[in-house]
Amino acid sequence: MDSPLLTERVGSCVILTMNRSDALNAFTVDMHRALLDALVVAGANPEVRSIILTGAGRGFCAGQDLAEASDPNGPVGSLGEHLEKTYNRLVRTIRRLPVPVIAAVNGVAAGAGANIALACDIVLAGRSAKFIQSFSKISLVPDSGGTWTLPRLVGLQRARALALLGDTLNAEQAQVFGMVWQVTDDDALRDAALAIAERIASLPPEGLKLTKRALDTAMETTFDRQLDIERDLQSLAGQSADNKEAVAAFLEKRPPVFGTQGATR
Ligand code: LHQ
Repeated sequence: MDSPLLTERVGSCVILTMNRSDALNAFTVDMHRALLDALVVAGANPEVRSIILTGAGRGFCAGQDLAEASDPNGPVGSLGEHLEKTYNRLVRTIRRLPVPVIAAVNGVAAGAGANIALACDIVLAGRSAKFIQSFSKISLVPDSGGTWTLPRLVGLQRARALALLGDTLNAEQAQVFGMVWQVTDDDALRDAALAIAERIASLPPEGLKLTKRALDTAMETTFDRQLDIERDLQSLAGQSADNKEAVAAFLEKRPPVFGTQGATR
């Protein structure tokens, strides 16, 4: 049987490809395990500077594998427990990883598949990408953080309509809505994601890690509290070797040379 996840290393980037193309890469428990393990391993490797998440074939991910979920003898069982063990762990892991995760949405992203893409740090979409909050059609609630992420990305009115009606957004519409950073031709998507990975690799890692952390609290806190958070994170950033090297290189008019291991990774 094919592995449900393909792992590839390109320079300092790990490309993770969900690989159940016959079911548009819908999530089984096995695919969850493989993806979570791969993210944890990549996140713990100081030589890895970014992760690209994409799908094999014509889909990105069609959310939960509904055949597995509805099998009374299958591994899913209670949906709440299943979410806690799989999707919630997955999106928490993506948010807590010290390196940026780039979603390269190569086709349809439906249900949890859409919200996992939106949990990533930078979302690229090929022209054939589609984003569907398909939960309402099967009488479920948007999950994988969608009820938190979607209103923050697109505003509450659009989030309500998308979640309640389950309309399909194409790549350009998703970009206009603020869900996507860049739309590319389908055959240019991988190179566009790798180009971003290369830019990330040229930047000092410690500042990126702390910036990711700062932005994660930004949408749920007050202005005053966020200023406190910025102060604390800037204090850490200012002690980092990366910051000292970047400033020294600027003043000495030479290219910076960054280490890979941040002090607070
Ligand atoms: C699939 C799936 C799929 C299995 C396509 N499962 N086979 C969390 C906790 C626990 C339980 C429940 O859920 C959740 C979170 C969720 O993610 S809920 C949302 C689950 N996902 C959906 O409801 C989406 C279902 N899929 C679709 O609506 C369509 O397939 C989309 C709109 C994604 C794509 O449509 P098409 O491009 O027309 O493709 P297709 O429908 O022909 O699908 C291609 C094949 O993939 C087909 O198999 P077949 O053997 O006939 O070629 C589908 O059965 C299979 N597939 N999604 N989620």
